[in-house]
Amino acid sequence: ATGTAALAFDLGASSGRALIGQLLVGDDGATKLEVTEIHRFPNYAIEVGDHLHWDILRLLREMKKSIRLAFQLGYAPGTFGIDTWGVDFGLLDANGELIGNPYHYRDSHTDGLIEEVGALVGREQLFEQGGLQFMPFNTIYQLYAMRKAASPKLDIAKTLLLTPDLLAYMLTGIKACEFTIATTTQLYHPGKQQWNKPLMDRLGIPSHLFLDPIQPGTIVGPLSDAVRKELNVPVMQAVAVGTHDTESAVAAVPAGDEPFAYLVCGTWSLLGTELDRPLLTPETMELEFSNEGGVGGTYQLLKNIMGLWLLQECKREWDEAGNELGFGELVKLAEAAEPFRSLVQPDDARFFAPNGMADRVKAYCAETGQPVPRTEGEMTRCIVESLALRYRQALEQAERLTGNRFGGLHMVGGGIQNRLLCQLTANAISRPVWAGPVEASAIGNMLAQLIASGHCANLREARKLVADSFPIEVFEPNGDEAWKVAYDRFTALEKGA
Ligand code: ADP
Ligand code: LRH
Repeated sequence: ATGTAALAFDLGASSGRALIGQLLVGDDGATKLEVTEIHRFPNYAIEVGDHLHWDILRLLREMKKSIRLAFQLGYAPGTFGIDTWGVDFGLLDANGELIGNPYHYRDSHTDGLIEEVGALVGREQLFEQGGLQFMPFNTIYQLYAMRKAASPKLDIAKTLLLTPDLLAYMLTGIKACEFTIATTTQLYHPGKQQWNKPLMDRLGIPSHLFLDPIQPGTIVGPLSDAVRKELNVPVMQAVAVGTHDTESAVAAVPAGDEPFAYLVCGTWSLLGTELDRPLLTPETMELEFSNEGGVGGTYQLLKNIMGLWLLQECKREWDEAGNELGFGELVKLAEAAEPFRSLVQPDDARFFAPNGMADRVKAYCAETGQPVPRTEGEMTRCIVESLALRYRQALEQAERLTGNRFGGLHMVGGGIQNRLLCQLTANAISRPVWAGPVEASAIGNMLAQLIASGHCANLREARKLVADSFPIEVFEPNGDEAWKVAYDRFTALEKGA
């Protein structure tokens, strides 16, 4: 065994985790990546006054704890990388201090701004220049909301750091802007490959806040002396990985050279395909796909689907009411529940905000003349089947946009622990699902570190390492006819709801 180790922080909307990756050479001479989770902690939104925030310092604390733990457990990572959810950011003042607590992307201050900014700038122009699906939380709308609220924070800010860059800065003292996360702002121009300063000027967003992006795989610099002393650990280098979790996850999809489709399945479901350049056509805009900058010079053409958020929120409510059921138990109940009883369009805007999710799903079903889910099992079944049908729709749209036909779907991320979801997705798309790895974002994060430290040549080789190191579970489709009928019901819903 060799001692090459990398520490990955993967912060999702529902939990953060620290994992160690080690390159090990087996007896057969083949190199494998062995991954060990060393720490996991909850992540959540906190309401303060009228706003929803992240608990950013708590996350920093858990990350520091993870670093200490890594060395206490006997690992010696030479590098670390951070990936997080997209779009959110912190502002630094002239002294380099964080101004206020970062907003959570589900804060309601961006309500109605897609329409307002669209009317001001033009939807087509916005899409051509930003490449993204119009999501209320895109950084552009968050900053515009602050401008509209005459937030003094914007006036004193000197630097904007997106969440992974902010956390890296808190650990290293070095300010950087990583490319993949920069492309989640809708303020980065993928065609020109630079920040869209004219658009910022137009919206009153200060353009001096933005640093020039660096590519994933770039070494940012060492842990600061202060943090190193506090934790009593040796020097470690921060690497700018694919700091957007989705992009790190895609980097860890064990695909070969052929075009492939993937579904990154966590709080959100991101379904898409890898391209070597953005596809900024009117049809891409109409079908509501994004072009996000990826690892290794790629662009990811993907659709942001509301995802397991619906189930997470229902579960949270049930937990809070004292009815604590694990995801595993919910899946069992759903397996036993009647199929196709009720379906929802998961991307209906009413499901975006937190709180009261079960009631919102019930109201949707009632309004569309369907039976209302009565039990946890029925509710879970409704959500899982609806997601599977939505995935079919998005997969076919990705095919329409690219002219490719995909033989199956790679599924990665925490959501694939829901085996019912994997099976129903295979049924819905009438093609196999190849599930794994679960910890794709953390693994992709490590891969970028291995590329930066010279242990891996490129993305292609990195993906081969994933395929050699982690088992893939295959779900073959079954029950075609019933799924076709359900799909027609599902697509008709959109018009009715
Ligand atoms: P994120 O990174 O967005 O926080 P994850 O990739 O960790 O999300 O995925 C979290 C989701 O995975 C949960 O919402 C839940 O639906 C699903 N999940 C987690 N554990 C299990 C499990 N044991 N069985 C079934 N589903 C699970
Ligand atoms: C998934 C994700 C997604 C973003 C959303 C804010 O974790 O990064 O790609 O759009 O969070």
